[in-house]
Amino acid sequence: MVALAESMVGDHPARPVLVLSNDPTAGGLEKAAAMGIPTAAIDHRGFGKDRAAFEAALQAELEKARPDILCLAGFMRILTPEFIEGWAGRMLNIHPSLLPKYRGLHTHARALEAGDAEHGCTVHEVTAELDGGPILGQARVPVLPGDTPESLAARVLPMEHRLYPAVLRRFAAGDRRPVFLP
Ligand code: NHR
Repeated sequence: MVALAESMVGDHPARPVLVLSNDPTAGGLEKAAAMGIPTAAIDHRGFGKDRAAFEAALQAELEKARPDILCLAGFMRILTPEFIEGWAGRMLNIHPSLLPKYRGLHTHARALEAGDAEHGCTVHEVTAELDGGPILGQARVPVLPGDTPESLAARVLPMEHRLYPAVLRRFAAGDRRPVFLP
């Protein structure tokens, strides 16, 4: 999130209008506020199993801020097709695997268990199909002998910080061709 916010300066076609979290204690909220970006938090735990009510509260914040593009970054609540429909073609996510490999959770451990020689991250359009939307960019890293899920995650993270801003810049300019790094 910070990498995206820091990238949106100068000739960048977008500016950050809201940082919205489902966790009121998320460290990113303070970081965004320090950068002068409006923030809001909707705690999903207050809504129990009622995803529609949680999403209605998210939607209310989004309608106030009127973003053109939504970027999920570490957002860990599955969104319903009804919510996604209203933002179709305008919502991105970064996922820590080389999609279509390893949709869902625990991606670094799964890449290690499979004995993969390379791993990485993918920016994709968010559709109702979990981690299944069109690929907008990918960055690869090697898997090294002795890697743990933690060491592998630490190698992928700096690539996430490079890839997501590169994809957003292109996407915000209306170009949906995928970006491949390195
Ligand atoms: N929603 C839809 N409909 N489609 C996608 O592609 C989505 C999405 C919501 C989030 C991010 C994704 C990731 O990058 C994302 C993509 C959370 C879960 C999950 O299982 C799965 C994938 C992603 C994010 N969430 C559990 C839930 O019940 C909670 C898990 C937890 O809190 O640890 O929502 O990885």
